[in-house]
Amino acid sequence: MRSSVKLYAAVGYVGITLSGLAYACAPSVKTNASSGLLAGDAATRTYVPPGSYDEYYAFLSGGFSGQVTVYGLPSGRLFKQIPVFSQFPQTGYGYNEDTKAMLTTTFGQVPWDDSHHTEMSLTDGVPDGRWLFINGNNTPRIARIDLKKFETEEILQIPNAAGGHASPFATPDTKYVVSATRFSVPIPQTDVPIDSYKKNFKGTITFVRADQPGKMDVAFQIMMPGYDYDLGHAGKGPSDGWFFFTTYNSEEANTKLEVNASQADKDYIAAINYKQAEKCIADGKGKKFGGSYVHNYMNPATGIATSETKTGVTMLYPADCDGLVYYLPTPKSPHGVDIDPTGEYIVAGGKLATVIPVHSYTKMIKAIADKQFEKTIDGIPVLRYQAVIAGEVQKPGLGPLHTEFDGKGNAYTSMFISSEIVKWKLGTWQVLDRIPVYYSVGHLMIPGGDSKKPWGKYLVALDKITKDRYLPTGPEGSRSAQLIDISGDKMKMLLDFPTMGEPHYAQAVPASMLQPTSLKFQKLTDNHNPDVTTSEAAGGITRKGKRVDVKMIAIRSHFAPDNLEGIELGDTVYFHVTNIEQDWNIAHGFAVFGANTSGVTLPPGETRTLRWVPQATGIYPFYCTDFCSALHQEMQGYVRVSAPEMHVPLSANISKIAQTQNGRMPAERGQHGERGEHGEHR
Ligand SMILES: [Cu+2]
Repeated sequence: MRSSVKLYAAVGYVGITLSGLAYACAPSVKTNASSGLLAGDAATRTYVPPGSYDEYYAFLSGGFSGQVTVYGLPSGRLFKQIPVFSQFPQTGYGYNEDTKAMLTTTFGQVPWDDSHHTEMSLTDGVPDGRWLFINGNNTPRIARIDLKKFETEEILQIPNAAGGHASPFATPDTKYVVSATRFSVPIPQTDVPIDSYKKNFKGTITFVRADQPGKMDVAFQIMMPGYDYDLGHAGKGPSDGWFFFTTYNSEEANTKLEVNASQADKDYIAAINYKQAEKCIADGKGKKFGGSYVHNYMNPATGIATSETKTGVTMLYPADCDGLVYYLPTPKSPHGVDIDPTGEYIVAGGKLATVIPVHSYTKMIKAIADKQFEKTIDGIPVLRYQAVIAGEVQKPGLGPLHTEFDGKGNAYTSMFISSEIVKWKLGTWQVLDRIPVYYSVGHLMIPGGDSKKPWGKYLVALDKITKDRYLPTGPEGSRSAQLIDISGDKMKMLLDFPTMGEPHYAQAVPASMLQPTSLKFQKLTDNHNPDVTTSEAAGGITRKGKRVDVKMIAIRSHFAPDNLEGIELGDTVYFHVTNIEQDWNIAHGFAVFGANTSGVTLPPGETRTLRWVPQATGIYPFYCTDFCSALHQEMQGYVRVSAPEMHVPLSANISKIAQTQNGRMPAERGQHGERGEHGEHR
């Protein structure tokens, strides 16, 4: 077991050999002994018997996979990957004609990002299960996932920013989600020497209107000093109307930040009064500012994404809007900023700090009224540390990063360097318990633990560097999360489960919030895709110049039409395939031989379009890629590609067998019907 005591002695090395320290404190023995829990108890607590459901849905960011992954808790079972910023061959997301536009930016198609923080939509400060937001850190974007379908429905690019790290944290009513610059750059972008950083580089904080599906948009931006903005959280309760962001590199260094951005004793938490921002804009104090960005929206009625490029934002300068921004001095290179469920305490995690500083919202308001300012930076008053600090948690461990709350007056902080979760009491700042985690922990998550009403039963530790927890898989091992029971006085380690990418933040809600409303299938009558085919008779093939459109249906266990002729070399073919099944979970797939894109997955009742440019004459099979019935293997057809001079007439044949089937075969009906009913009756 790791010894935190030994680590305190190593504090002198902090900032020089962070990763070295992390490695130095690797445990050598893997048992449950350290958690005081017998392995059998943990197995019982996390075992979800076959046919039973998990208590919680957990949504983990997929890090550099650009996706979100969905797990069950307490089992740790992986249910789904939701593609967001990355093309996903499993479903065709970002490849097929319907979803390609979701990945459009002002830089063109950007079919990847580094997805960081998941954020659930909120009603009155409590997660409500409508949507999940996640940010793209590399090409700043915010995505909205619809949690009825578990699909990405909307992506908004953030202009005048380079790197969107402090994102997409939501206000208690989800009116806004935010995005703050990780990397300051010249705004607007311009070609200047990099060592003119202090003169030319700026940061922005963006408030995005987020409560109207399909209409996410930049509401306003705030021009900030050229620091790195790291994380954020909205106030709640009494502090509703405020937003808090951590900064590092208040030194405004532009080289070797590892050393040069760690000079100052304190950096800042930026406290932003966004109600004041709204007032200043209403009073005409916002300035018109340039900046192009793209809004992508997947229309749920058509299942087709569109992109719109927008130009110009409203920019607020703190010097023009009194009371908009204050800086709270915070030691030392703070990372996380977390607001407790009462909305009074603003907890910072300092990567290099030796204490956990906690600011008081009440004291902050008083300090502002009393003008307890130590200086002003670009029109932003800096409040005196002693005037705003509520308390410091002493000797919490090393490298406090993030804090979540159980709703019973306790806080839980992840310690990156000393590799542990530390439980402490709000108000007394007393450390109550600590539990080692494996290996270096980053974010942690309690379901609802960043909200007004946490479900304080479990805690998930999201490990940054995992080693030796699973069977080796070559030079890069599996990432991991750990599930910890926080229902009693002492924390208990229950489970390890592997994760995708490097997971950053996560969100979780009780299964009962999402399970009853989870969409079973798209009703064909609600499918307003212009290329929908609702019956076998309605399918067909048409030509317009060199473009050929094929409308097809998929149903167990055939496509109709299933033989296509008259396609010529030089044509571009669009296969519009509709899965006309009206049963839960009866998906089909479609792929054609030699296509240089992914296949498509066809959820029941939906239409997907695959673009195909044949490269040579001949016969090309297509088939169903998603195992759908006993006769799935027979679910196939052919495309004939001819030389133009052959003048083969355009035709789309429906085989005689398919014509007589009139939908699904009786034998298969039973098989799949049971599957659907099983789920529906539970
Ligand atoms: Cu099939």
